[in-house]
Amino acid sequence: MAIERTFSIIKPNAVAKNAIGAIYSRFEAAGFKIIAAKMLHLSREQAEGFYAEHKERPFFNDLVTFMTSGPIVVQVLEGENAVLRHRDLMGATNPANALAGTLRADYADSFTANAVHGSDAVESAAREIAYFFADDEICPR
Ligand code: IDP
Repeated sequence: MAIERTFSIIKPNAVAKNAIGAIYSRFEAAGFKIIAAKMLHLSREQAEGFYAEHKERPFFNDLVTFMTSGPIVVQVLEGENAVLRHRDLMGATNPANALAGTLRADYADSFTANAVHGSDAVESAAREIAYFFADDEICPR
């Protein structure tokens, strides 16, 4: 199985409920290495750019408003089959459908405020990692 990198966001609602450490523990317990990390407060321009593929969707404005409502923590996770395994750890996008024990089941507050983001493919992971991290901010080990 391939070693992959995926991009993760701990969204503003999960940061606000002091769940950064708990979520990092879940990443590490699941066997991911956190190889880059930082906290930031997105501008509207940054959030709109990150979610550009959704700009025609009815939830886009609410999503951008939510993602700029407070600080987020972004990280790069590395591990075997990381993209899919991280999606499984997060649970379904709509937390009403998230399986028990997933991050969204435990930390989401709504469809929009669903606690975490994770890349959906190796290609989008590479693009999303590059959106937030310079090469010298990534520390594989
Ligand atoms: P993902 O985050 O699981 O990859 P996407 O379809 O890429 O899901 O949607 C991006 C984000 O937009 C979701 O995580 C969620 O916060 C929000 N979102 C997606 N669909 C809806 C919706 O139907 N209503 C409200 N928010 C949504």
